[in-house]
Amino acid sequence: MKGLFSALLVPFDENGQIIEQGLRDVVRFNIDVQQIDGLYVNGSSGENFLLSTEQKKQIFQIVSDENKGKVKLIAQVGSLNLNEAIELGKYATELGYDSLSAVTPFYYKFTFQEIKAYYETIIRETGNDMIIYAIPALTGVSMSMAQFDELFQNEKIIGVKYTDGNFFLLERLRKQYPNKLIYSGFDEMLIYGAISGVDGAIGSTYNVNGKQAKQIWDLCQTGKVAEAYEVQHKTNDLIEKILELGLYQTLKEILNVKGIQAGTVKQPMSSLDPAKKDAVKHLVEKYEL
Ligand code: NGF
Repeated sequence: MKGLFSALLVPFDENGQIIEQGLRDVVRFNIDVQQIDGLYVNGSSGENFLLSTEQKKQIFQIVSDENKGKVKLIAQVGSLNLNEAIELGKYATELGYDSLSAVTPFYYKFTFQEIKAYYETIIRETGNDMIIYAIPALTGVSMSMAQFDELFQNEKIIGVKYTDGNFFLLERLRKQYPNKLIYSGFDEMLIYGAISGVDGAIGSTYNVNGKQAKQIWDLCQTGKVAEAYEVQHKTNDLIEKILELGLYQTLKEILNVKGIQAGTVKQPMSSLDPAKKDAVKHLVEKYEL
């Protein structure tokens, strides 16, 4: 379960339907070309929170079928509807997903005890392992060290996808829990996660730039931090442009340029402005994606 995981992009058509062949091709591209170690399915990058339960299941099924056991699979099943999270968790577990993950419940101001009970319920009902998905910038849920301590007492909570810039907390977690899996969530901060001793990273840009991310990762593992920094600088030039043009729209357009039918984003997100297509093509050439 260590290494780099792509937070899988999902191709949608103009009506918000999943493009099955496109999704299969994105999976293959991640495995065969980007050579990632695993896939994080139905996360933010999969536009999960815009999908119906049936669509989420369809994605879990197609990805598992196309993967054919090649790389590790993590199923993000978190939902404000706990019944849905359980249903998805059971489904992904039956399909053989290596672990579940669930975003901290958001929108309502849940107490920590409610958040803890949410995780315990999904674990109890599915029997699978759980990776907490902590992304305070989007959920508004920032957990303290004491709260992580409480959650990590549960053996089935095997780790955290840590999409946060709080490196003090990351260092505390790493020191206290050498045996829990910590995945760095922000691609533009991969180097900091890697030198902090995380077990891996999960990110959206690895769908198109996994090979460079792997270089950063490998250089850090062998202590070549200055060299890793050079690659991170180049990577961040690219990420900066992607964020300017529109994150998921641009990542999908990069795949489209590469000949993969990555479709568009699901409404209410808006499709890439056609005037930006040339800029995306330029990125593919400049960064040799
Ligand atoms: O897309 C976001 C939203 N974060 C991802 C990742 O942490 C979560 C990150 O890769 C994710 O992709 C998922 O759950 O599917 C960023 O896209 C990247 O660092 C660019 O900012 O914050």
